[in-house]
Amino acid sequence: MEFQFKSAYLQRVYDSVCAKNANEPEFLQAVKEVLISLEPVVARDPSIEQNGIVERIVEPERFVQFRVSWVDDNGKVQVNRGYRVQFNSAIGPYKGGLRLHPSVCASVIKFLGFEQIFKNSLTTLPMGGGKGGSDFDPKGKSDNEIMRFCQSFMTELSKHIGADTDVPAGDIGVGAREIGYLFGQYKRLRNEFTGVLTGKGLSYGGSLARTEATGYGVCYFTQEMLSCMKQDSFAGKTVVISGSGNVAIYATQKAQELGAKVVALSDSNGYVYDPNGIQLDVVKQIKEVERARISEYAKRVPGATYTEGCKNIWTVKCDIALPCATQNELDAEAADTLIKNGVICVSEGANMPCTLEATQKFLDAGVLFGPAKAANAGGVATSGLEMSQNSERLSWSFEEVDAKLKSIMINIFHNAYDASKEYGAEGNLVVGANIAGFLKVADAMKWQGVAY
Ligand code: NDP
Ligand code: 2IT
Repeated sequence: MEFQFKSAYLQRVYDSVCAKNANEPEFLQAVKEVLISLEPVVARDPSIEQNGIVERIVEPERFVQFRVSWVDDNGKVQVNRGYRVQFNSAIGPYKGGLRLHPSVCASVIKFLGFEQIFKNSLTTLPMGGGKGGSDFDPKGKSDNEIMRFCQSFMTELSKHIGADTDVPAGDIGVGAREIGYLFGQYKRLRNEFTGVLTGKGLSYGGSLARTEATGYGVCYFTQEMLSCMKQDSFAGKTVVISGSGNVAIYATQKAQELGAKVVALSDSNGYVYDPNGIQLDVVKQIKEVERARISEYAKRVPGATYTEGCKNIWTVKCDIALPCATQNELDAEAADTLIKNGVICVSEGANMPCTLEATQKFLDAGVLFGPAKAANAGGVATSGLEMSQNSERLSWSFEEVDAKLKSIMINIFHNAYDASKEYGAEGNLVVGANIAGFLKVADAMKWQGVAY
């Protein structure tokens, strides 16, 4: 409410969102960023206000919250809270991941679902915006506990989703193992083998390159941004990547393939620094096979060190920073440190990892900035390609999917860049991505009318 918009219309909508969602700081943060970007759009096109597009787009079409009860290995009943937000279906069935993390709450699910609307639009594929998850903590749980939780979660979720209605996928805490259990339960309940989830295993309808897609996509996007805006590339650069999950691992792999040296990775406990360049096979063994902590890396690789506390990863000097862990992990202080240390480019692999203040500092300092909605859209884009393959009951080769992913990421960069130029903020890809994503959804909403 403290923020002053130029447009009275945007001010009204923002004030109302603040009043209605006062206890949801992440959601308000995501809305504020998009609405600021829309100033030149509403100034140019009165039909946005006439059709009530902005007040509609900030309100989820549907929000489901449910009880998930399951029995742990000691026979004790446990209860968690499940969510699915079906935010916007103007351009396609709801699409977006499921997050399992103790920090999951309505605010987190709504910020992610809201961002997903614009991200999915940027992919150019027909997908609306959705998100879901639970405050269930997968850490320390046995495979059987994970399975029972996923089955109970799907027992309720199955009532709300479908291949042409809403197609969930993975996010933090949800990978191939969880998607398998979720898919198995959906099929059991509905007696249907459909593409109702993406990120599936390759033996039952998954797409090649979906596992790699988000991390690879971040690097394809960043490479194009470096090339077009700075005549530069990953080659020879020092890179710091936060997180050590799905996105971080495959961003590391592609950055290394493109000639960069990745020197640090983290998890929620701390970070490892390896001046010789991260050995990814060791990380994969620790994270994908053993599901252990990143501190293990320093015990196994000579010359590597471990530092407690994940935020300090941004004190490691680098040319390129790729935050790939979680929201608000990179604040103004971290941005100041990165800028002081000479960072030239920041791309968001995670969703909303930079605070609004940190983002503004990068933009003001002339650091190339790839916003999440654009930079990490490769995961959901490849989910869209998985849906296409499921619909035609065919599967494409790794090379074919990867080539499509690459061309989608390059196209997203250019669409965001062109929109930033057309709307008077050349090179500001936050503004460009928000506008480019918004325009398609707004147009679809206008044509589909409002029910009286
Ligand atoms: P994973 O669960 O595979 O990995 C998450 C990583 O982030 C882990 O290293 C985890 O550490 C760390 N992390 C999670 N929560 C926190 C926290 N509160 N503080 C510090 N570190 C944390 O998830 P993904 O790699 O799939 O997702 C990472 C980010 O990328 C998320 O923001 C997600 O929304 C986004 N994203 C993911 C996509 C995908 O296809 N998977 C697509 C687009 C975006 P620890 O093990 O200690 O919890
Ligand atoms: O944030 C994201 O875009 C994802 N977690 C991927 C969603 C998807 O449907 O593949």
